[in-house]
Amino acid sequence: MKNLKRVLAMVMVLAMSVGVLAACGGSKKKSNDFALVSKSTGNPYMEKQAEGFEEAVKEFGGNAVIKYPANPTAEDQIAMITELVSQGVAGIAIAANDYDALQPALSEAAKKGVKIISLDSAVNAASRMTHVNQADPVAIGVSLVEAAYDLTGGSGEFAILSATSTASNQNTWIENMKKTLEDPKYADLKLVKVAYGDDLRDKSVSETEALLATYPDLKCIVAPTTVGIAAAAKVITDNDLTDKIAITGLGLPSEMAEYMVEGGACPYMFLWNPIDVGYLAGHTLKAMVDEKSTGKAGDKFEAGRLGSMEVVDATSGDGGTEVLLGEPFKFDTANIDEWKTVY
Ligand code: RAM
Repeated sequence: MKNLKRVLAMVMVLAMSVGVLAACGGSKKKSNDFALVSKSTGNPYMEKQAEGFEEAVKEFGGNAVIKYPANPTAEDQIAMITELVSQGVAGIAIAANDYDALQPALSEAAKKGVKIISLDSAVNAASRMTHVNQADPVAIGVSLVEAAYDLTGGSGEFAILSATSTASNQNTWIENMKKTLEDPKYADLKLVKVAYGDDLRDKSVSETEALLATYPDLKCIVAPTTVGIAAAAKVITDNDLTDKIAITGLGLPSEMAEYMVEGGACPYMFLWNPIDVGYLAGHTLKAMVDEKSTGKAGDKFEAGRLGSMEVVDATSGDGGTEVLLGEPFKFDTANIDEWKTVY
């Protein structure tokens, strides 16, 4: 009995000293929260990306915190970053609504020890450790111009229906499209307008309607956004214009399958696997939090089912680094049925 009391007393002393140590910060518990900030709510692409992120975080035993801003704006994302920092998350992966505007909030977060990466839509090099890039932006630009060339028969008017005017991913792709258009091969192909549907369904519909009203000779709309392409295809289909105007761009097979049929609005389009983009971001953020990488070119880390990944200089040439997932993949009437249930 006496011995038991003595043991209990020792256990209590030990527990108290651990408590004191913890209170002094000597063994401050490291956060296991991994946050993903999407561009906005109501975008199925962003939901698929979050699905992959959650899968990765679950795999390594972390806690995924998924955030969807109400509006696709920098302001909404800044509010979320501030909130996540005060919650003490270990890291934040963000699909940016603006390349530069998030810098003060993200730098502040980094100063407090929160690891920051971007995915899908990059923040500037000074605001991120690295960027998870879905596909080579040059390949995307070339594929989209080549598609417009093919679908217009090599000449005539086409328009771009983008997401927000500040989205760095769409802006990089559009820049690469414009560079590709400088090739004399495309001399008869005329880009008449870049419209912005802000990744909102209704705005994308009204912007498509405005394009039809303003450019009666329009032969093709290229939408490098999953929300935009689905909205444009719906307008063209509802107005019986499928034999006059072709829709192409970057689309989710699950949303586009109904338009990718014989005589449909969208003969073919491109994308990558958004689940894999989120999954890779989860593992990349973990590598930063565990200090297996500082985000410099040449660093290598394990990314679960994707195997070993390497940090490289960003293909956008913005002076930062990235982890590149792959090439854009072409979906057409022959393979769309295989993919429409996947994402
Ligand atoms: C939309 C978003 C996203 C982009 C895809 C292709 O869902 O704008 O950022 O990567 O389209």
